[in-house]
Amino acid sequence: MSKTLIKVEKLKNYMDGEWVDSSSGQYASVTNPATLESLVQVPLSSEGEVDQAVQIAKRAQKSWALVPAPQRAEVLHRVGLLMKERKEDLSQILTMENGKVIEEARGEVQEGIDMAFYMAGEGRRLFGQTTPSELKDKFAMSVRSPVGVVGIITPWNFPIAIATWKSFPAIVAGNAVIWKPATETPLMAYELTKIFEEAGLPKGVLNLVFGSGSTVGDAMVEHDDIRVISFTGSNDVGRNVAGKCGQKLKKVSLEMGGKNAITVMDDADLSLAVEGILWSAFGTSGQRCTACSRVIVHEDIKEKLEEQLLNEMAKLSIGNGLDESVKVGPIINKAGLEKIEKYMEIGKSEGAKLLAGGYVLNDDKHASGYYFAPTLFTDATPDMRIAQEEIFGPVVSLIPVKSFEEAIEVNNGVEYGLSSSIFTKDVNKVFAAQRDLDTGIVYVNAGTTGAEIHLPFGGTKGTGNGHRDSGVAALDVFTEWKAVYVDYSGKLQRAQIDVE
Ligand code: UN1
Repeated sequence: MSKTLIKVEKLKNYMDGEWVDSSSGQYASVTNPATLESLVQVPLSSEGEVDQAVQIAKRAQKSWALVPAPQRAEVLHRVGLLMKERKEDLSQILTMENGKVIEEARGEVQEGIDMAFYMAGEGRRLFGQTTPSELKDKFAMSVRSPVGVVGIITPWNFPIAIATWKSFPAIVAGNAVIWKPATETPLMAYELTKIFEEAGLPKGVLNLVFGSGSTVGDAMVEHDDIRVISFTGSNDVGRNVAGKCGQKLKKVSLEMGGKNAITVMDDADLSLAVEGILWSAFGTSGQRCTACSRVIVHEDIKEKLEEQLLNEMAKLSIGNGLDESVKVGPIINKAGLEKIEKYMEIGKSEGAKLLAGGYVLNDDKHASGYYFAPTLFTDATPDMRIAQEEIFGPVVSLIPVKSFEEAIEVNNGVEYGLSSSIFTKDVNKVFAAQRDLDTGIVYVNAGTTGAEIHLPFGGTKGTGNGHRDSGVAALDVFTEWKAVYVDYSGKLQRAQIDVE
């Protein structure tokens, strides 16, 4: 279809404003999960290339930090304009490399555009604080200063949005960036870097190093001159990254899994809840950290909800996301597909009832891609593995409960804490829920997905380590607070002593 949009055969790294072949000479093939056709070759760079990028970034960062923040912001503004101009092409390329349906791809690119204009605005704020000093004729303030060279490691499931959540605040705050994108989705990294180049980002401020997590990612985490790592990805890798950064006293921001639930109370607008479940559970085939994978339902409406869900699920068309009528795209790769399949056996053996789906699609229309049928389990109990572990596929488990209090307890009874949602018309439950749902993001009468970029994104417990992506909170990851005292008394004044 739009294969002509991809103008390169072999990708190159981007260092010091130049596109350079990786010195490793090793490549991996990137395939479209909807068709299995090969799209491009991505270099698997070596550790030495990370060090090379860091040396470049260190030099570039010194002058970039001296550019006034409103001017740094102008680059982001131009990035936003270029992304807007190319939104449709970017969305199609995104659908080809990641598989998500085109409507979702457009939404993701739009997130990046919104982030560009939002962070461009932050360049005119980057607010600090003034604070009264304890002493006379002394001025005290806290200012944000850049950290230096920062490393960002981004996932395949939101290859452009998450890259903007991390790189834009880092750049506007005056840092230089080393970026390792996921090898499954390097084209978004290539396109965004080209846009930065065209927007006039000075050489060396952004350096792109393609490669594996175990080589490039590890070298970034281990490098003493990368002072911050911002990582989104799997739980296992994240914990490993956290451990290594901890040893090095390196700031690390982690955003990992979710086991997000939608609670449907007995007074909910059922059609609305069904729409919310479908969009959040199947919109990206469940391959997002905020995907809904549990539905906690009041027992009085359980059967009605099941019936409506099954009716609507039967209408979902599954296929190549470039086709506008398709609502559920493929799974990213074979390993992803096999992991989902494994959970089917687990769910059944645990005693959950399979109401729909549960299998890999192998018919003529789907045999040439990685497709899994949207799946609904019911009568799951909170402790089952299908109700506890992140499956990262189009699989939802219904858990019946007797009360609002029980719903909250079940929602919170998992290791993760990213997003949650409740459908109810009772205003008292709305306010109690926003207080009691133990997740970083709470929705009322909406699905668990669709976070807006000017609010903090991240979660509690096993989802992360307390930092937030996007929103103004992202600046806390990429800046150091510096306390500045200006004494204009002309005397050596000492704090913390009694002053007459
Ligand atoms: C993710 O899955 O890591 O709120 C990102 C959402 C999107 C971003 C998800 N705006 O679902």
